[in-house]
Amino acid sequence: MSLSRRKFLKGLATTSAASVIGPGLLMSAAKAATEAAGDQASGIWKVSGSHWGAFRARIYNGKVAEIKPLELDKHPTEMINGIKGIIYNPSRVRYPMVRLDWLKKHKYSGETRGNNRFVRVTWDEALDLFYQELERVQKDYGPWALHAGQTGWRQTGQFHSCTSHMQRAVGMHGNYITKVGDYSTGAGQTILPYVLGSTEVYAQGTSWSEILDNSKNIILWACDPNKNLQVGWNCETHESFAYLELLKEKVAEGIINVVSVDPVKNKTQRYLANEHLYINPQTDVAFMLALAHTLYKEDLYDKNFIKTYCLGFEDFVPYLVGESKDKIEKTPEWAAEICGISADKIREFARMLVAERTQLLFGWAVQRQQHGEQPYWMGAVLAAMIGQIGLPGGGVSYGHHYSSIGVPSTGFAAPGGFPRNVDQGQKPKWDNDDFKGYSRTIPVARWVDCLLEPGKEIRYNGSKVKLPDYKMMVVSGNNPWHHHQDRNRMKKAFQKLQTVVTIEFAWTATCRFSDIVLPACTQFERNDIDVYGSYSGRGLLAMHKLVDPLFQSKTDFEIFTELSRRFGRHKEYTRGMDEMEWVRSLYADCRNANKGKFEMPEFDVFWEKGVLDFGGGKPWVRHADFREDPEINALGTPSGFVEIFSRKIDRFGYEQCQGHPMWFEKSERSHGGPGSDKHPFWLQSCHPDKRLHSQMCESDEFRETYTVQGREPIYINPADAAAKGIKNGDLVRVFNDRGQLLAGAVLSDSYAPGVVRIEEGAWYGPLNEKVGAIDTYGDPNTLTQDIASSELAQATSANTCNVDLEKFSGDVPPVTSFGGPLYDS
Ligand SMILES: Nc1nc2c(c(=O)[nH]1)N[C@H]1C(S)=C(S)[C@@H](COP(=O)(O)OP(=O)(O)OC[C@H]3O[C@@H](n4cnc5c(=O)[nH]c(N)nc54)[C@H](O)[C@@H]3O)O[C@H]1N2
Ligand SMILES: Nc1nc2c(c(=O)[nH]1)N[C@H]1C(S)=C(S)[C@@H](COP(=O)(O)OP(=O)(O)OC[C@H]3O[C@@H](n4cnc5c(=O)[nH]c(N)nc54)[C@H](O)[C@@H]3O)O[C@H]1N2
Ligand SMILES: [Mo]
Repeated sequence: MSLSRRKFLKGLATTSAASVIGPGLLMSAAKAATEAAGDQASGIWKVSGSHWGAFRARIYNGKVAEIKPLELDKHPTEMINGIKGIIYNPSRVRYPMVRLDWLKKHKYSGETRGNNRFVRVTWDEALDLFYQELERVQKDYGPWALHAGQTGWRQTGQFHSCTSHMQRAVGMHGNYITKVGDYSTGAGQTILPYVLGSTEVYAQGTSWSEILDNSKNIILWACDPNKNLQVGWNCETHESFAYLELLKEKVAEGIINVVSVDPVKNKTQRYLANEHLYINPQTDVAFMLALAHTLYKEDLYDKNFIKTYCLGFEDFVPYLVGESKDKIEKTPEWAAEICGISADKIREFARMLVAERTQLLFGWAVQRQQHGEQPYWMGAVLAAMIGQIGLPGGGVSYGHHYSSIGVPSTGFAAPGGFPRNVDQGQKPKWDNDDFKGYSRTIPVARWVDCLLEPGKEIRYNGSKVKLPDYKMMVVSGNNPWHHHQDRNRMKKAFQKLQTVVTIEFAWTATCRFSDIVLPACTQFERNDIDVYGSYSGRGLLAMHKLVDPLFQSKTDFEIFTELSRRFGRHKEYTRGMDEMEWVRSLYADCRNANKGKFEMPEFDVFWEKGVLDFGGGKPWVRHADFREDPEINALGTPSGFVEIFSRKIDRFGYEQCQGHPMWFEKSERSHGGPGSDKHPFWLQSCHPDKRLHSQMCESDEFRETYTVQGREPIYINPADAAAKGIKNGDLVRVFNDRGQLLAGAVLSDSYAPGVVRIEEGAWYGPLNEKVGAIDTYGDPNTLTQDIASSELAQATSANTCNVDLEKFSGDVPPVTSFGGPLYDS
């Protein structure tokens, strides 16, 4: 054992410096840092961009001294203040690292994976090991034994998009298994093509101006744009916030009636000061069925719309009135018991929906639950019965909280990216397509099942998937030990893996559970080009390298050039171009594509200026063309109509997703639902207000602005807290049969009794690698369930989760999440 106890403790102390030292000392550290940063006038300013928006950074003495939003961004997010901390923090991956036991024992030693004990190696040693492992797996097993398919929120930049670099290089070596769908909208994107003919979730939506001019009612259904529009998939412009400001005025003047259907008074509701309709968690479908029942019984629904534009209403009505399936009539009285909204209120709400122009705006959390397909399908049915699909300010949207959907598209070409795949006509070094009967593509959230139940056949979206028995995993640009559910189940699964390679700049829990960790640099340490405005296509952004790569980190491009050199493919990988040649060529292609439509300047002019603004786009109404002519502009559904009943889904013969939307009880539900006697609280793990998932959690000073005793906050209703003897600022142990964590109590009336929130992305900090060890920081996925939405989408069900809590007593363990590995150097 080469690690002494002293060193181990030393490691722990640095990992939790922020929480141990306390704010006083941090303050003086911050002051010292400011002095080292010089004043406003010193240094040079550079333009760059990020998920959090475009900015100017002042570089002084070779360091980023200051960051301020670009003038074009009229509604910058506070998270701009966390960016500096992504570059400079104790959790940076500094050197290539290899897990001690894996290296010493050469038997993969899965049982100690996660103990965070690493040794430093040279770049050559690390890349040789990586390459040898790829060789061994392709030779001894085959492509089915390598999983390199997980993706996620890689930092922005069209060229450096890191997962593409990894997949292209690894793909030049051999084939591997990959995934379909995503954690964001797994259930929604699978069900909606059957119902409305496209994923809807990733489609441009009706322009905000059309909504503001025409809607009388806006229903924010599980939808929190003020929180979630702070970040974008590409560099975010924050243009939507101007419309939210106008909406706030219209709400105040009584011109538009906004209702938030949500178990929580969320950030948007507090901002708009609009009506809040509290609903019991996970019960939206029961509520919607009762709304539909009211519209049907009171003859208020749009028969003409149903007749002209929809299919299968008559197959759905028997279920609604209690003549088929469960034989229960979906009356408001029936629903009230489940959803906690009174029968009178349900009737009143139903009448309101049809009285005037009503826009339904759904968020995504409501489909990130068991049977998550149903609320979206039922939402479409409700919209069809209201009959306003395709009208300005009417109908249904599933994306207005995301990446500025609803800001009109300019329609100009955007720069492309680095190719994810091997070039056409090229074969991988190991040209082997034999997956031994295993599926080559697996539903994204089922990758842990593969390890625990290899060879199992599952049903998925009309087909069968045989879970591959993979042995090796390569991770880049995503953080599985944040994004997946049920940490203790993951621990068991990871013991079975032979080799895990992670390419990262932050020492996340995924690094802790890896064997080889390669230090990438951040986006702030490389040059790139980005789309400015993911859906609006507002323009182009130059991402100037701010500082040189820190420590021994390299760009992903360099890392994979060096990997592919090991099997003689580096020239094909790079196409003989370096970083700036790639950036220039992506710009040149984009410039060509826009010729005659928009004259883009020479590259150097653009690069110097930092931003190219295409201006605004034209307002637009989703599904207006379909409404105008449903024959010519048919939807992409099998029939071309809105499918209230889907013959295709019906024929799949699934239990948990049948021919029309239905109410299904959940495996866990609070407020009297299953499991609530033992674990009475519903844990929602919403997207963080001050992070992008796990990104920026490492930003120490910024994290200190929201942590409680150095831990992630848990938001609790004051009455619930009082009943448990918990006060604001207390440490709380949150637990269920799957796991336990420590979090810091924040009492708030915005949370209803029985509802608690811990935001996703909190860095997992297990006390040790053992199954069941307490999480010292507060990652909600320590507690969530790893079950599929249904046989249709096989999507994550993170929001189907009950927990209990108590005031923590006993010795307080230090936070182990931050500060990197424990190592001998
Ligand atoms: N309980 C619960 N779990 C959830 C959710 C939930 O609502 N509740 N939401 C789910 C959703 S919708 C999503 S999208 C996922 C998000 O899951 P992920 O996309 O996995 O989350 P991120 O934290 O963004 O992880 C990105 C990682 O890539 C690294 N990275 C970024 N840029 C680069 C780069 O250029 N090079 C390299 N090498 N690495 C880079 C970052 O440091 C970070 O660790 O989480 C899912 N998990
Ligand atoms: N600041 C910030 N913004 C982000 C992200 C981030 O990490 N940080 N991530 C981005 C990504 S990848 C995604 S996928 C989107 C996620 O977008 P969403 O999934 O829509 O966001 P959430 O914040 O999880 O939840 C939105 C609302 O749903 C409510 N809700 C949850 N369960 C239920 C329910 O059963 N019924 C009802 N009626 N309401 C419910 C919550 O209380 C919350 O107010 O956000 C994007 N935007
Ligand atoms: Mo997402």
